Amino acid sequence: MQKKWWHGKVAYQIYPKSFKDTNGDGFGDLPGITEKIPYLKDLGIDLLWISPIYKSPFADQGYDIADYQDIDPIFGSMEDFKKLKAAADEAGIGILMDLVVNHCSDEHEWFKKACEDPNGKYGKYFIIREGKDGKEPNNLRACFGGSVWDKLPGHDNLYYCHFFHKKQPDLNWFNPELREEIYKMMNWWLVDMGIAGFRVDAIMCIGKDPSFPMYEPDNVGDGMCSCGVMNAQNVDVAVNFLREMNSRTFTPNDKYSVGEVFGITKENVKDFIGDNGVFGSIFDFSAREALTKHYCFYGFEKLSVKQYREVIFGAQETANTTGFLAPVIENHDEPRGVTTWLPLMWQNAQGAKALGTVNLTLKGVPFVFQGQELGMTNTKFDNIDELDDCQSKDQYKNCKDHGLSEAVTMQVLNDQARDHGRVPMLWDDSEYAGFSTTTPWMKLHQDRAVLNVAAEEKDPNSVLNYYKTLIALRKDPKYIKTFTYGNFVALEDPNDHTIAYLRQGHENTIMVIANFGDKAVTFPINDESELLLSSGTVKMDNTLDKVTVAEGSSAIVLL
Ligand code: TEU
Ligand code: CA
Repeated sequence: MQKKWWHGKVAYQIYPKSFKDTNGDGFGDLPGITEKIPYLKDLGIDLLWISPIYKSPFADQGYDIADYQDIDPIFGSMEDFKKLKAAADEAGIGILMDLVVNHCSDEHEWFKKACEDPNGKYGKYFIIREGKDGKEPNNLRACFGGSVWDKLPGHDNLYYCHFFHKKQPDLNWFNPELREEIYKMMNWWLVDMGIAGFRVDAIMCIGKDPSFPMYEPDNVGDGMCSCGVMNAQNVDVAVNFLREMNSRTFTPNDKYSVGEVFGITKENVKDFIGDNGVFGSIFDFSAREALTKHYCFYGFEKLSVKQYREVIFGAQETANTTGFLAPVIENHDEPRGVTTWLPLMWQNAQGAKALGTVNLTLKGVPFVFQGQELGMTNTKFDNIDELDDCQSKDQYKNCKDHGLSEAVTMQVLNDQARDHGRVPMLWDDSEYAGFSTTTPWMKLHQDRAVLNVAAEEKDPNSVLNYYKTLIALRKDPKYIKTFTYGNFVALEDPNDHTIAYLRQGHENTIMVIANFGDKAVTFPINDESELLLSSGTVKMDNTLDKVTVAEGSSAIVLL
């Protein structure tokens, strides 16, 4: 595998609306991120993915872009972006912007012109079809509910396609002129603005079948079929476009990319990562895919630790010698990892440290989501009005349509809502958690009195200080090659609740053990083995050649 500058880096994701507010409007902004660059540097972060900050009507919280080359005033100005970039450069942190090009906003000038002249240049930037017998062109369901088709404003029998919200019209990737516009915009950010790369949003959705056939309705019972089925059947179409994108943008400029892709298999992984891959890395969504097998949130079934271990090990083995995953436990689209992936008894600071040990030592470019380093768990939402996300509103309706009570519906949303990744970052125990000087746009976490940066910086045993030590270990010159390139080798799970593996490098072998069970486990070591880092209770017994990892504990051992 060719060596790349991003190998060995540790990344962090910021959801800008909820990171730090500096002008007292209750929304996070760019000067707030700039102010916190020293915090990120101290944490040991090398790459910083910022969710969309472009001009947007915020129908899907910024993932509906009205101008790809301008900053939305709620975040600040392009000047503020340049100041942030300068501060990040100074700190040695590369900025990754969010590339959202499966769709734009219906308030983008391209779409406005398409509505004026559906057969003109800009009409061809979108997917516009005539209705069939007065109905939608086909029966695909959008990710946020309803048909993927809505009437083109001003045209009674013309429909436009949107795989997400109706205010997010899909772009027509089959049009080379549109693709050229996208590459030009990308290179402006990559070369002229000098960002380190992009996180590439929802990109499997560009794999479409332009004939838009009818599909076999799925098990939701509304006569529709998830639009993801079309994408799963047209992965090669997406890969073709992405090869062109990569050759025009990332590769010639030696820039990093991390793809938000689903449906990776042993057969197609080499198209996405590695020497011939279209991306520098792809997020490991194996656990997310195992959880979200159903369109409706109420159909999700929590994974056991055994199942969680199986899917993330499967992903590691799929990618192992080909290329780099980006291991994650959570992001802005998901509930918190500690709550979602761990048994109730470890949904706390101790479990957060052990789960962080796994996230940061699997093979790949690890991403930490804002607040994860504090041991963030799910926020307690009492009613639907405390939730903002368009997907949450759709899923609330799904639960009610399915006959679920308000109490059960709110439990389902408390378990699955994307809003958990959008609550304000917790900086201290002041009234608005040091996030703002006014009531924030989203509810503050119920444990913010102790779950905050200021409190945890003072506590040597905090999750935050554990993450700092863990990231420093991962980047320690003695071990960075093993953590970066060392082969992943799964170890047996002695109690159906332990995630244990080796990272086998040329210079050394490191064993990682995370025990999410209710009793201790032991693993063999040798008389020179050294405990590099542990969380909870771990006992090395070199004379008896064994390490004992207590329940809720983790160990990183140099064998
Ligand atoms: O998400 C793409 C995607 O697949 C989502 O439908 C995701 O599976 C779902 O939100 C999980 O419940 C990206 C962005 O991360 C998301 O925030 C946007 O809403 C979406 O694309 C549209 O841009
Ligand atoms: Ca603000």
